[in-house]
Amino acid sequence: MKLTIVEYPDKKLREKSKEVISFDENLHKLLDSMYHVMMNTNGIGLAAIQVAYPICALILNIPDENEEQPRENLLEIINPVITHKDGESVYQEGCLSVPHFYEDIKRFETVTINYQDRDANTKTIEADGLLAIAIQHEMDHLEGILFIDKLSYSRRKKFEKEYKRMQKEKK
Ligand code: Y12
Ligand code: CO
Repeated sequence: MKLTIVEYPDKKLREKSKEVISFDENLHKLLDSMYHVMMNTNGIGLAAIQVAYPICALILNIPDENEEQPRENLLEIINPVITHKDGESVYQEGCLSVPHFYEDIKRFETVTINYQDRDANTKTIEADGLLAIAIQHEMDHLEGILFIDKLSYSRRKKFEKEYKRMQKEKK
């Protein structure tokens, strides 16, 4: 399955993702292909909508203490729901759909989610640190929200100017 990453300002990224109903081979193939795209682009998180599939599925592979991302640490998160959130933390985020841009974003410090795995088993994660931040970032994608939407008015204007300039240079 050949996937390409959808980049801002593509309107596709604004679509709301739909609940996953079929936990079948198609879903498994998509998750496997998403994993390869994410690892090939040095990502730690990827939502299905970022590869043009508007379904509530995301993957995360948070680097371990040796900065490695073994496949056994991969989390496949389907139909997540936040059941608890607390505290506040600020972290410099980046997004594969908004290349070359990193910005401090305020999020909840800890979150608890209920979700399903690729075989529809129900699971819970109590997350803090980078995992909690990445979960919130990726869950925003399911709602069509990007981390740049959380910037102040002036910072967003600056971003738009810089991003447009970078896109022109790429052509
Ligand atoms: C904290 C940090 C990140 C998240 C969400 C997940 N974001 C990512 O995985 C971003 C990855 C990323 C990788 C890049 O490297 C390549 O594309 C090779 C990258 O580089 C460029 O922009 C050129 C940018 C972002 C949540 C919380
Ligand atoms: Co992102």
